[in-house]
Amino acid sequence: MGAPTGNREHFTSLCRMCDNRCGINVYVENGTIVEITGLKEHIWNHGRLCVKGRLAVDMVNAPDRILKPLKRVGHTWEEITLDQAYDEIAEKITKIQSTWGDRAMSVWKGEALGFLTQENLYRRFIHALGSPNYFSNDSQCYVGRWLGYALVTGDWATQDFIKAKCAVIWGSNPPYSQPNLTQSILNGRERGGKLIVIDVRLSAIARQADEFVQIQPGTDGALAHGIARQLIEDDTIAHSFIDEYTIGFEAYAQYVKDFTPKRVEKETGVPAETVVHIARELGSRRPKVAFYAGNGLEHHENGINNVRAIACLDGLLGNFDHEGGNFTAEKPALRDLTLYKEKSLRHLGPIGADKYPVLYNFRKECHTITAIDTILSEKPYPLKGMILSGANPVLTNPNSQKVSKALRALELFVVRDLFMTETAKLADYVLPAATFLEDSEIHCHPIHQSISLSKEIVTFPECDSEYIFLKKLAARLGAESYFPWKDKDELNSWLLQDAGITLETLRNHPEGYEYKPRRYLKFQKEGLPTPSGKFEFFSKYLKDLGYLGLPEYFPPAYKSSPNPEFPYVMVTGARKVFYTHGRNRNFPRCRSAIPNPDIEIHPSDAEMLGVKTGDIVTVTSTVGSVDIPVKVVHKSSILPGVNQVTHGWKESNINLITHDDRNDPIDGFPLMKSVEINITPKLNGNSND
Ligand SMILES: Nc1nc2c(c(=O)[nH]1)N[C@H]1C(S)=C(S)[C@@H](COP(=O)(O)OP(=O)(O)OC[C@H]3O[C@@H](n4cnc5c(=O)[nH]c(N)nc54)[C@H](O)[C@@H]3O)O[C@H]1N2
Ligand SMILES: Nc1nc2c(c(=O)[nH]1)N[C@H]1C(S)=C(S)[C@@H](COP(=O)(O)OP(=O)(O)OC[C@H]3O[C@@H](n4cnc5c(=O)[nH]c(N)nc54)[C@H](O)[C@@H]3O)O[C@H]1N2
Ligand code: SF4
Ligand SMILES: [Mo]
Repeated sequence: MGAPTGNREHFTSLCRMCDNRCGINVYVENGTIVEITGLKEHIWNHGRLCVKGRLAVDMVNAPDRILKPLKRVGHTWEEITLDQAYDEIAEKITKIQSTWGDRAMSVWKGEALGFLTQENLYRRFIHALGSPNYFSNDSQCYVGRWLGYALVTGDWATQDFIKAKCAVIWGSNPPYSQPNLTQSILNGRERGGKLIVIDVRLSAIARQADEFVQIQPGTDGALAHGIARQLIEDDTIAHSFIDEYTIGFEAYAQYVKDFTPKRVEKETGVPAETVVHIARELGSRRPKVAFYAGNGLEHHENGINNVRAIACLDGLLGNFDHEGGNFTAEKPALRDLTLYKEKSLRHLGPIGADKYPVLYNFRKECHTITAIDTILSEKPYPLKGMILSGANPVLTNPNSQKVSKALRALELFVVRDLFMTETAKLADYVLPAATFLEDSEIHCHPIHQSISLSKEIVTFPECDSEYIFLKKLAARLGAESYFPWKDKDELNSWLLQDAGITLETLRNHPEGYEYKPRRYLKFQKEGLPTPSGKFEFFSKYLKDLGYLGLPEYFPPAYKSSPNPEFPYVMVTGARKVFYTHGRNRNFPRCRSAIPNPDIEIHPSDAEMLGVKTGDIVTVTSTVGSVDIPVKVVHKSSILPGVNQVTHGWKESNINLITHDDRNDPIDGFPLMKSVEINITPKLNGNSND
């Protein structure tokens, strides 16, 4: 901590460098944030602050931060006033909507804005303008896992790691992605719980595991079915739960019969005896088994069914909504900012809703990949304008070249960001955004069923918060009545009204305010929020839509129809400690720690290719090619033939070669893992090029 000075002010707030929203202390000197530390009393992080949290100081004070509205004029940028920017943008929106129809406008909310209020403000804004076209990063983040569970249980499962006798971390690496989740996993383990990690790579959490199961990419559904088969054979299943609270068990049990340990070994690379062993570990610890399904399970063509297969294990083990298992967190009674109840939007043809009805029906959200396609094809109708905030899809959506082409083709493209990103560079207007330290927002921590309030601690004159931006723009578009709250405090008070909580209460509870104590076994009285009211091993809803009712497993294409031209299989996106997607590369202390992108290669593949760490290789898929420096990893870190590349580097943008043309048919998530690639050496690392 820096030496205290006379004018050092202290505030408590929440970090939003990731969506975990840890409690923080913020110290300000002469109007500048100088230090952030973890808030000891906060229910979620208990004083811990991860390295990304510390980077918030670098972010808010960054010398390259955009602090003025910018307008594209030819090949350069002109600084303009906020009023001019908002006036011109409003004029262009009006023109687009009168020429092409209301639906021709859209919004795109990115990961940096998180969920709840900011997300719903964008939904409200675009719906107030009469367009159903709300897009977000959620069409390739978390919703695949959420849907995988929701199709079985009606909701996402939260983990009771502290009380679990066994934690299973499946396709996730919490030490890098969610440090506080790691803490509860490890605390549970200290109390005698077992830790099993199922991952393609020997990740940071895998290194701490009692059992590390190394699996071939995209084959997780086969492993889950193999475990299910063994549990049924051993009769270590929760009969009373299955009998009373589930549907489709017979058909499911019949289906998984074929997943013998030998077949699973062939399919997944996991030894047959490990399959049996893991099933027995789980069976003997049930129902106190907590599964966490991570982002590693998304971005495959069979992703949803793989997650459904894992979710089904909750039913077999009886750990669903059970102490020490996976429970459904209850939500706070916040008022709804969306307009779905007031305005019918489905008949307006939300882009992608026909192609991915499950995504739209459950999440009321259009798919970003269909946004890109629609801009370019004008089918089913022209999409001409977009306001994008807190996202950098040129680095984060698949097939980046196509993404750039589409965004460039828009008549109006407005980007709100802190920095001149690869996406902002394509905009007509770049508006300076307010960071979370300049905004006040209610955030929910479902795991503790508590809410907390973040605070506006500093301000920059032209960096409007998302709410004020949308309010000012709506006023210019005749939609001011939808944004009646004078400021964020008024808005936040309105949101809390039905919950019987005041802003004052939240201010007095920087540690988090528990809105409802946690309950287990809620389904016994209330049923489950599925169409049948039961735990669904079989989904009639999916079947009626033309999908498979059972979570059937299909091998990834690199296994079912290997292409000799693309002999390697690549997963992408494994998180790095300092970097969040495309963010933080401009902070010198991050750059000196992890200076460049790399492709992780097994030593035997490196030898065959004749490359060593630091050499440059060209990596090719059917979508395109990209040059990347090599990192030869330890032989136990990754399987031969498998590679990993983390996204978010403009220097080697891996999404130049990921697929927008191959998707999971249920949620449309793109193939960004299990990607078939070829690798060819390009440059020796000692070269000066
Ligand atoms: N190949 C591959 N691609 C992936 C993934 C993968 O695993 N593999 N993962 C995907 C996942 S899970 C996700 S969530 C997406 C994320 O992708 P995006 O939604 O594009 O998120 P970021 O890249 O983090 O971009 C956030 C932008 O918001 C800006 N920003 C930061 N704070 C604020 C703020 O307070 N206000 C505003 N307006 N802007 C701010 C940052 O400068 C940054 O440019 O990426 C996806 N892309
Ligand atoms: N530092 C940092 N933290 C972040 C983010 C960030 O960019 N940086 N992003 C945030 C966001 S938006 C998200 S969605 C979360 C994601 O957080 P997590 O869900 O924890 O995702 P990752 O950390 O990428 O870990 C995914 C793991 O899955 C493995 N994997 C890849 N393919 C497969 C597969 O087919 N099967 C199995 N079993 N494993 C596989 C990878 O090797 C990797 O170890 O992280 C959040 N936190
Ligand atoms: S985990 Fe780190 S980045 Fe995420 S909210 Fe907490 S301190 Fe911030
Ligand atoms: Mo994500």
